[in-house]
Amino acid sequence: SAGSKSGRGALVVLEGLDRSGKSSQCARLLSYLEGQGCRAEGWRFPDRGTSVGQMISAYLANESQLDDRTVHLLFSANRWEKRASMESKLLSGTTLIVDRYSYSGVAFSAAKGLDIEWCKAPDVGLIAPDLVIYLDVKPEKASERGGYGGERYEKIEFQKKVADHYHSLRDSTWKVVDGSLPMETVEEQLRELATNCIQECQEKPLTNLTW
Ligand code: 2DT
Ligand code: MG
Repeated sequence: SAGSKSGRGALVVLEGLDRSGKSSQCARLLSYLEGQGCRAEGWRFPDRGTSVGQMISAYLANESQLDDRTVHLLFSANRWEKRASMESKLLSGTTLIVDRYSYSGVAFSAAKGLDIEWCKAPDVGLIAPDLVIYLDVKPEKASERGGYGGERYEKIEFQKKVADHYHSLRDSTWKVVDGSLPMETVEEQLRELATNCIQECQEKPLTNLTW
C-alpha cells in the first residue's frame, strides 16, 4: 500500500504542456492515495489565491501587462511564499501532489527567450521534488484536446518551444510518462511511481533545489 508510517511526506510534482492531463491526473492520484490511507494534499502553481498569485492571474488573462523578467520573478515569489508551509506539511508526514513547479517557471520563461541560467537562479533553495512526473504529449495532440482556453501561452507555436525547454531540464528525478495513452493507463503508472516514491523518501531528509 501507499502506507503512511512515521516518516516525512513526499514532494511529487507533475509537469507537462497545457492540456497534457496534469490537473485530472493530480486529482485522480490524490484520491487514490487518500483511499490508501495516505495523508496527501493537492497543490498547484501558480497559486492564484495569494496577492502575488492574483497579479499572475491577471497577467495570464491578458488583463495586465508585465515585463517578462518581472513576471518570471512573480512566479518564483509565488513558490517562495509557500515554501515554509510546504516544508511543515512534508515534515509532518503529508505528501504533496503539485500541479506545476519550478520547471514550468523555467520552461515557459525560457520559451520567451530569457536566459535559462537566469531563469533557474531565483528558484535555488526551494524544496527539491522527490519525483517529477512529466506527462509527455505532443503539442499538436495537446492542442486538439478540447482546444485551449484564452490564456496567454495557450498557442501551439509557443507550446512547442516550451516542450523543447522542458526536454533540456530533465534529470534523474524525472519520470516521463506517455500522456497520450488512455487515461486509466496513465493513472496506473502514476500510482506506481508515486507509491514507490512515498515509501522510499520516508527516511530521507528534505533537500533544496539546486538544478
Ligand atoms: P495553469 O494553467 O496550470 O494554471 O498555469 N507558468 C506556470 C509559468 O509561466 N511559470 C510558472 O512558474 C508556472 C508555475 C504555465 C498557467 C500558466 O502559467 C505558466 C501556464
Ligand atoms: Mg492553463
